[in-house]
Amino acid sequence: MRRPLAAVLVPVVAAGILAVASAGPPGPALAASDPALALWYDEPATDWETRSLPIGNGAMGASAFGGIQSERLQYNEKTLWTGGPGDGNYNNGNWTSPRPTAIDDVQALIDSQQRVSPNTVASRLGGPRAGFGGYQNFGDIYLDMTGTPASVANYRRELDIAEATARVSYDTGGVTYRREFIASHPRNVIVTRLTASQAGRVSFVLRHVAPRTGATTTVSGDRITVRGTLSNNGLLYESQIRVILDGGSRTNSADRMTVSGATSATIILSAGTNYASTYPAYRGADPKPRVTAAVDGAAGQSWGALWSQHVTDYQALFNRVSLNVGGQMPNLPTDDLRSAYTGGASTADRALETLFFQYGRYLLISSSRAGSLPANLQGVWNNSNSPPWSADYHVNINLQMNYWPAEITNLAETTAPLFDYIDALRPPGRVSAQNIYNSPGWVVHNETTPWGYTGVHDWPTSFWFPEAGAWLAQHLYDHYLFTRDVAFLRDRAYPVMRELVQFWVANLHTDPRDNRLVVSPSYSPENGDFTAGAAMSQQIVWELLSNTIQASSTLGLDAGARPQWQSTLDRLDPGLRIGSWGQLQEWKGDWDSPTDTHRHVSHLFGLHPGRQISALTNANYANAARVSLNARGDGGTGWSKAWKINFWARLRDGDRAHKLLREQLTGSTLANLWDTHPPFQIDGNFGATSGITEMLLQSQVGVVDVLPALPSAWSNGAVRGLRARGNVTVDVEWANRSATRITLATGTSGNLTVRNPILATADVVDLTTGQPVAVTRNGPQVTFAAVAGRSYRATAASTPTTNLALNRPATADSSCATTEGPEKAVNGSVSGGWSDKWCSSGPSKWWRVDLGTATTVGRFVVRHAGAGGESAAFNTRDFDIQVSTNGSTWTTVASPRGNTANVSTHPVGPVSARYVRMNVLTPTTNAGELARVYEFEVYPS
Ligand code: FUC
Repeated sequence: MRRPLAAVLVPVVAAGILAVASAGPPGPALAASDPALALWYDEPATDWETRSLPIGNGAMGASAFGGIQSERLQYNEKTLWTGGPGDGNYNNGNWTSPRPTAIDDVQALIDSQQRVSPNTVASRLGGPRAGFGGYQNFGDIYLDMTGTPASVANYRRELDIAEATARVSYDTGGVTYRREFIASHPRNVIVTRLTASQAGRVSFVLRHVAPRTGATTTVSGDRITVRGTLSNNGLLYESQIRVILDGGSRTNSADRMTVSGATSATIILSAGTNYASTYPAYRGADPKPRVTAAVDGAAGQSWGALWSQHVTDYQALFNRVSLNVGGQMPNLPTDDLRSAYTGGASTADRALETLFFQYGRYLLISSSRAGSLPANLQGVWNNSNSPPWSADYHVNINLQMNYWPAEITNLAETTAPLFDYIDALRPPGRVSAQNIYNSPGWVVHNETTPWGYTGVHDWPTSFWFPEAGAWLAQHLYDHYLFTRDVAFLRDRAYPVMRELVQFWVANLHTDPRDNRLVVSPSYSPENGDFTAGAAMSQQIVWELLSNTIQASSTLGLDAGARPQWQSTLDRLDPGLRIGSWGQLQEWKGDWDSPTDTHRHVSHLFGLHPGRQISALTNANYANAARVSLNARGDGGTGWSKAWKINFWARLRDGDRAHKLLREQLTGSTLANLWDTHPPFQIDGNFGATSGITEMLLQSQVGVVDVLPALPSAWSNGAVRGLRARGNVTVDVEWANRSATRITLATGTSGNLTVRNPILATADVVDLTTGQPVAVTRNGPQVTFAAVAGRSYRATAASTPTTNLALNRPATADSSCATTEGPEKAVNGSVSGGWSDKWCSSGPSKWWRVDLGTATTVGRFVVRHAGAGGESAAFNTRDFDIQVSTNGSTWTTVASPRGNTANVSTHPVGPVSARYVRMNVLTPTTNAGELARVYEFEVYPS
């Protein structure tokens, strides 16, 4: 259970400020605020990619290594990019000389030959990849710890994702040392806090290492300034570090600061560049005033104030969703937890799955906040000046995948940088549309940069993907569907969509095979030949036209243009064809190979993230998608596996979706739980978080579909705070794979259709009135008129009645005379039970039952002597109910005190338990007799 923030702040802030000032023995070992929401390790990181722990505030990111003798904090700022204006004759990837017939020629070639090789098309339509650039490492801060030995005791390094705080602690020389790291979004700083359990023990040398020549480092007072321009493009950059000490002394030299004998140190970092997202120059103001204001503003605050402001800001987003799938976090370092993972069977496995789900949300909040660029291929974290794929914005799936969890996991605010970025692509995208297609509208191709690289390059299998803009626009329309924010639809989404429709209306090609409108040249990402009308091309354009027509009618705009858009949609080849082996065709021709295991499964766009293919509305296409997906197999790179979790969830196959999650955790996840393509690529983290959510809730076809793909590994659980289209927030509890309670909070009035088997009979109760609302039932679906601001609840007709303890092996403390055996308490009868008599002295007495396997438990019922017809004076009093997964470590989950009713019920958790124990502390009021339990029952909920 997560503690409420108010309860967290007081002791932790107090510890930060006060406890360090008094000398004393080493403090207690570091412990995360919620062990279920922490990654931790018992050794420092030696490798950035696989082991460092990321923090971020959207614009900036950092990775802490936790070295004992030397801490390394590698940091980034999203706009530090080479390429673009200033890099040679940059021209956004556009053609440098006119090719007036080039596209028509390629279309004619495809019309006559059907399939044309990527090399041929690239030679005609491609161009050099000039000035593309790449995301850069900003720098490293090293803290060389004076006098620290190479090995220390009680070392622990953790990333607490409940509080978005990384920590390191260890003991040496009778002192406990602590480091904490946060990336504050409200203050745009990264803060490192060093403390020790004895006053005056914080001593270190701070040095900044710039990963490039030409940076000037100035040390003045408590400030280090690093400033320079990138030699590649002249981009001006600056970072500043201020070191605020409590006691001790500071000595400056040319490039470092030496701190001796401080009681605490707070190191504040901010960074920026003169990048601006405006075409064509992409330059704005000198970053110095902003960086100075950020570090000085933060330096004026206490660590406690900075930390609590940061945690409040973070938790306002993070705490909206909780998930429980019957996990119980063992006391195991996260790398060992991951390598011990066997696929969901154990409570530890399910604890890792839950952590992985929430880690995706943590990473999105940390790498995508308003006011900066969107999360790139590595989020915001990058230790290299030539990162894989430039750590760019690939828009043939990867950038989109980054944002799949945003709406559904209740983090809609994280889309702000994506939407700003889409807006920024339009001015250069218009120029590319003119330059390459001689067309209105705007376009962007396969991958792009902060510099509006909307044209092409010449890598044959990845240079051509003009559908990218329409795919990005799906996120804008979805934002409206999830929020019902009509002003957003009118002012932000619709103008972008409308301009993309103009592009496609001008560029669709009439297919001589059947007179339908197709995309040509069309290329199914990064697979096969160029053709006309590949499935993904058609499905994306179908989605754009359908959404734009809907939006124009919602807004009452463009009524004059709508008939033309509608007739274009009517003539559009929808990209849905079932081929000779029952597969959904990837191309308009039936060319799919049943042995093709390519990582892209582009032809299933309509299944996910699209909505054209649905197990609910067109089972024939869903079946064909299943055939294709089975042929593709469960392998692939990290993001590919993540996509497949989403696909199988949409096919309503929870066990197969869960199998893909297992593939991802075992085959594509690093020790720090970053996804690996390989190498590290963050889209797989985001895709997996999305996929887990899609197993629990879907809404893409106008139905709030509750628990559509629950795997058998998650037979008991609860989720709170997921979002469905229609401005609905959904909480669900379930037991034995069946929903027990569904709660829907609606933000917008209107008809709401909800689906789950319990809705075939259950009432839908308006929680404001306490009365059932009128519903129209259609099998497992109900439709009712929801009112904005109200909540509605359906409860399963009966909660499960299986007593999980019935006739299971039971044992008891045997140090006192036992008149009736422990098994009597689980024999299903209250005539007689376990009793532990004539033992008035001595410590507590226990009784326990073995449920046989780790089981999710939600309620205990104890039938006491009174329930068996005896005097209530024999009722057991003052006992703890404890659970355990291993029979040796016990967690108390209920502590009834005082006299107990004849039948006492104790709802808990839900918690995971294999063993359940009663620990009786006090004799019954019938002196001398410790305990009598006539029946002890265990229920899932
Ligand atoms: C797409 C994928 C690659 C890689 C790259 C960044 O083009 O095909 O596998 O993920 O993006």
